[in-house]
Amino acid sequence: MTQSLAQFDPEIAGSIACELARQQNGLEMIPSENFVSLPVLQALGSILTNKYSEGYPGKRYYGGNEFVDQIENLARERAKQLFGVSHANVQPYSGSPANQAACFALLEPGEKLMGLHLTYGGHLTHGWKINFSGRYYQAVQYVTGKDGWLDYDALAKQVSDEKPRLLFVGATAYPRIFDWEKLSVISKSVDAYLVADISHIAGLVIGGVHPSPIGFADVITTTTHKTLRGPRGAMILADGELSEPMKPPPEKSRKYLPTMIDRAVFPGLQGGPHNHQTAAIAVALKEAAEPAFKDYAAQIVKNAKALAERLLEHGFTLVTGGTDNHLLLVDLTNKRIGGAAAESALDRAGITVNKNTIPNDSRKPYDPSGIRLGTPAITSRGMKEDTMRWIGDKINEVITDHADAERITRIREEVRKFVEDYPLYPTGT
Ligand code: DSN
Repeated sequence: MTQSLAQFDPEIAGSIACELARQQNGLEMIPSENFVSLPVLQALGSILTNKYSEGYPGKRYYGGNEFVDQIENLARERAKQLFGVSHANVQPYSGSPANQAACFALLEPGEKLMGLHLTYGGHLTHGWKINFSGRYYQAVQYVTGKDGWLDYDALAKQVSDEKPRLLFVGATAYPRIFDWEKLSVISKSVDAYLVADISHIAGLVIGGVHPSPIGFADVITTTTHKTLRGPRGAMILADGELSEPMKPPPEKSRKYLPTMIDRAVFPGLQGGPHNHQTAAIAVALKEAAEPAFKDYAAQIVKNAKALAERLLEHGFTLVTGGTDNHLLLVDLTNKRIGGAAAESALDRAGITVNKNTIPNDSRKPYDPSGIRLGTPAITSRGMKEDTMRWIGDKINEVITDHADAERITRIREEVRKFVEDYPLYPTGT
């Protein structure tokens, strides 16, 4: 118990050190990634991982949970205050389990749900055919228009025809704002539960640069590690009454959504919560409540818009023509390079992105026509609009000269030098 990681397991310690250097020496532009603070890292790497605490604060199936209860209560209270809801469950291990719990709480097996098609920017858990959501429920998928914009009239018609019990709204590759009021009217027209999956945009919602679904959606699910800049994890938020913890609610209805959600998470789907993760979520929520977080969220969007402008000047095609949030979906069709080759060339230049399908893509998901770019992580490093123009130039150079290995190596060196001005973590973190 006294040896350090480096002493006991130099292979793993070595790989972690290399990954730190990779993060430090490159430009991290995957829109769902971010860099957590040292306080968040410390909570996540703490002795809380040693403790079992199945149940909820005040009603556990294990002794010794006095301090874990304090931590989970703090995390729940901070989430409730920050988002303005009456109930928060902070135990889902990550986004997919959170969406699974939302389905488990709201639907009976075989009932109908609707969600945005994966290849149009949706998520696996919103009804994809081989995911639990497509196998245990009757899943209907909706798509964006060919221009990439969500077509609210078409969605209203499809919802009216299909009459789902649950409507998922949320995306992994949608560069525009969601109109929650319209979506609420659409879901209410057939008495469907509206589940807003704000995993990508939670930090923007808190920062006031994306409209909040609170008051419009019945249930809100979110991961905690994207724009919210916490550890990997998730939360489920809802308004309503919490009847006795873990016992069935007096009735299954909107009034008792908190009870339905808590029962779905535990004992419905999960065992012991990951207390180290809960503590790190609590710390991240404290950070997100600080005034500086609003500036951060606003800067993410300013940066995405500046990057979009520069890429458009270089002749890139952006799905929907630009962005209102933290991400850009680039259609590479006119650049004579596929998404996989672009991802690989950018990776070699120290710019980490991911290949992505575009609406109505003629290519396959493993080598689609697009790439997805995001600004949350580079904004956490303090980069501003002028930097985005420089990055846009480098992306253009890599895509144009992707077959020229020497050129890519030279750009790699330029990127390495460039990021030296934006230090990330102290060595040895
Ligand atoms: N993996 C997430 C993303 O990259 O958007 C979605 O789950």
